[in-house]
Amino acid sequence: MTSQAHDLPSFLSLLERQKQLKRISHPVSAHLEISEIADRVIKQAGPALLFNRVLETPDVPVAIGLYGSHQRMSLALHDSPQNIAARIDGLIKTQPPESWMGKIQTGMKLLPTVRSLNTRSVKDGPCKEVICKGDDIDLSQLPVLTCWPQDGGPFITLPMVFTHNPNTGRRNVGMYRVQIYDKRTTGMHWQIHKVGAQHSREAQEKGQSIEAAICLGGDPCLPFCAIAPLPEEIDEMMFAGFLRGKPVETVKCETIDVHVPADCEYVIEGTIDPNESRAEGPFGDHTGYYTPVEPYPVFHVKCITQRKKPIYPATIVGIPPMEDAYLGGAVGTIFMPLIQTQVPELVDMNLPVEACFHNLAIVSIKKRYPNHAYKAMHALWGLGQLMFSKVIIVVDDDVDVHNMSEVIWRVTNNIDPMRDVQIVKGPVDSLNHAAPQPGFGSKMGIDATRKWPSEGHTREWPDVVKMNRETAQKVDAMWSHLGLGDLVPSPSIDGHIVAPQP
Ligand SMILES: Cc1cc2nc3c(=O)[nH]c(=O)nc-3n(C[C@H](O)[C@H](O)[C@H](O)COP(=O)(O)O)c2cc1C
Ligand SMILES: [Mn+2]
Repeated sequence: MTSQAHDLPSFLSLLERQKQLKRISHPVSAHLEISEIADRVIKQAGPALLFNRVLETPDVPVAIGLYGSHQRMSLALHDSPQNIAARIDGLIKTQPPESWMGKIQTGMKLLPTVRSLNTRSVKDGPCKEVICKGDDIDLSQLPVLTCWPQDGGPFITLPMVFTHNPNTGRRNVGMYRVQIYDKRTTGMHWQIHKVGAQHSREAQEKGQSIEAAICLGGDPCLPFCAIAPLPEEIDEMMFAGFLRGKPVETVKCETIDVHVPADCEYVIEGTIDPNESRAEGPFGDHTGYYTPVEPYPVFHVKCITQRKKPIYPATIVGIPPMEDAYLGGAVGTIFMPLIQTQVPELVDMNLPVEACFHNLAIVSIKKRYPNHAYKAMHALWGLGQLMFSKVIIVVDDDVDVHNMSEVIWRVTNNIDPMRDVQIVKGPVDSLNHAAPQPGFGSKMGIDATRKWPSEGHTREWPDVVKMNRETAQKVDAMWSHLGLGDLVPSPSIDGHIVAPQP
């Protein structure tokens, strides 16, 4: 289902054809008003919005909510997250072929994928239609949103920040919010655990400043790649090539040695001195709370390149569910096969939106040995950004982790809190305001699996109350004679819970 939308204007046209976009020509302000409208629309699972008459910047429309439904997510990624996960799973599980015929077939199958992974360097691109340097640089020309009343200023909320590791040259792209300080100065909110911050630390050790490009727009799959918790060694643009099925075309920046996607709407080039910091925030964050003012690096703009008629893409975060719930959901689905290579016992995982990705992970495992749940939770705490999981609940594989009624039923019945809860210390999400100090605190693991005698639980573990298949089938056959209306499926045949009706 490859969508043909490979830049923001064509993605908006695609959304419009799919009735997933609403154009708004009533004048609105980028100061709080767009945020308030977008919040109401996303909470009703409404369309993406294109504001054509932004009071502060009459020439630049604002696009928001681009990823705010499962359908839009799939259009942006050029395929459904489930299909992408299956493709990744297929690649991981490709067996080395033995016969020469098998080798050729496997080679033919993999070749298009391998080709799409490279980036392709081009001389020029739409992102260079207008070039502003020196005194022309003026970030107030962009309709950067002020999202919430107590925000420290306007923030770029869908930025892709391109940097290179000063030692290896390896590229990284991360989404780190950008607070506007003045015409040519911004914040750079890369949290200490993120790869951009690591690049900056390595530059600091070498006594260097670091170059960065902040990109907006481009192929709609690019922002997803910037959010994706890829291992440090994997280039986000390579992953984008995999999603697009063709290489990302890049152009060299004007004033820094960074290559950026050629069809972006805007590219903001600049440098960061790792020794300089400035108060960043507050910002109404995706936890639904304001993040406090903290010192973060300062980005000095050297050049802005853009399209002649740019569109400014944005999102807002706040009390969930917001647009990032769909982005996070896609991350969970797409990365499952990769997580399973590290934690093979993992069957399924649910990161409920209300828990803002990091506060709660409910995982089911196929238990292979006594106390396996502890191995699983520690493996997840050791795996990339899953280290931020404040609470991990482990259940057996017969539990549907996406059915919260079932999770509450099983977990509360199955645990003995003194025995089954483990509290550990470690790095936590920078946005965790309850941690006693920023970025460091405790995490809780709950083993809600059925307890085995070999785990010291010598009492008998009871069976779940289920109807037998024979009786259920008999009742199916007699149902129409009972005068009870349509056939109702047997609620307790497979041990899953049916959520209580209001
Ligand atoms: C809308 C949105 C805004 C985000 N803002 C930030 C941010 O300001 N700082 C940050 O460190 N991570 C932020 N993130 C999360 C990172 O983009 C994410 O952790 C990503 O994997 C980091 O990439 P990296 O591993 O290459 O550093 C944001 C995510 C989303 C969806
Ligand atoms: Mn990365």
